[in-house]
Amino acid sequence: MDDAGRTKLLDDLARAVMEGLEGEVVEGCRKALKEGMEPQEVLREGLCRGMHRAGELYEKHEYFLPELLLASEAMQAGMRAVAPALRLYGGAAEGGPVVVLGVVRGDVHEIGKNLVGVMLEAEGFRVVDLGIDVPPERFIEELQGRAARILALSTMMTTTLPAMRRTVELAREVEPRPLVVVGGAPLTSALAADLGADGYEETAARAPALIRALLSRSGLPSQDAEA
Ligand code: B12
Repeated sequence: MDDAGRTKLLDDLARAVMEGLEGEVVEGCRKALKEGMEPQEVLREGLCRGMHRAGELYEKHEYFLPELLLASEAMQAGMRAVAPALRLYGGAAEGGPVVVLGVVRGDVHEIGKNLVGVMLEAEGFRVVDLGIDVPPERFIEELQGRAARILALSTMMTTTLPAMRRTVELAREVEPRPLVVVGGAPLTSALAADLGADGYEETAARAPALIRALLSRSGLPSQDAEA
């Protein structure tokens, strides 16, 4: 397929996400992968671009919650179609560091968190996904139960930043202290530092490199013993 064909495929994919056409999205993802396109590119230039446009329309009051929900469901169906191809890049995750991941209490926005999970698994991390609206104590329970060394928190709302702060505070009391990384639209690196987190990145794609850098700086091994 030539460049024009690839661009059209990605444009169609973005439009199908924006319009919430789940079947078309899944079909488009399969086609793009079959044509040899990289899964990261399909995610970034197809799915994320479409979701981003849906978000813009919502903010301009041209879309309302039902349209947004349809777009996000189409986006997530696309992510499920692309995820196996991404995992092939990462290889087997046995022995990879365990990351406890979730969206903080009060927040149900799961797309960014799911993308972080997909990217981490693609890079050989073992992800324990606690889902959305997760109370601080639940994160701590899971960190201790699994002796996990990394906690990754997501939120897309400003109103849930206090819940993120509380979760980070509790995590800092766990022994041995886990590394805490945070992300999501309302955050900046300054705010993340103020919350007490060890690291912040703007995009899910950068989460694996961020965690690897923190692990090597902390002197912890980049592989866990079999959990
Ligand atoms: C889709 C969406 C929804 C969907 C969510 C569907 C789902 N299953 O997740 C639905 C329709 C359910 C929804 C509901 C609501 N929403 Co909403 N929603 C959005 C929207 C349009 C997009 C968010 C999204 O998922 N984007 C896609 C992701 C992939 O994009 P991204 O931001 O680039 O994500 C990257 C980073 O954030 C990063 N990242 C994320 N987490 C992490 C973690 C780590 C560790 C790292 C490293 C990186 C990282 O990686 C991602 C990928 O690169 C945003 C507006 C916007 N433009 O952002 C509003 C928005 C977040 N929602 C908003 C609101 C207010 C609500 C509601 C309260 C609306 C209502 N009146 O009921 C409810 C929330 C209920 C609740 N308690 O949570 C506000 C939040 C305002 C605020 N400042 O707090 C926003 C900003 C819209 C607005 N401007 O008003 N919403």
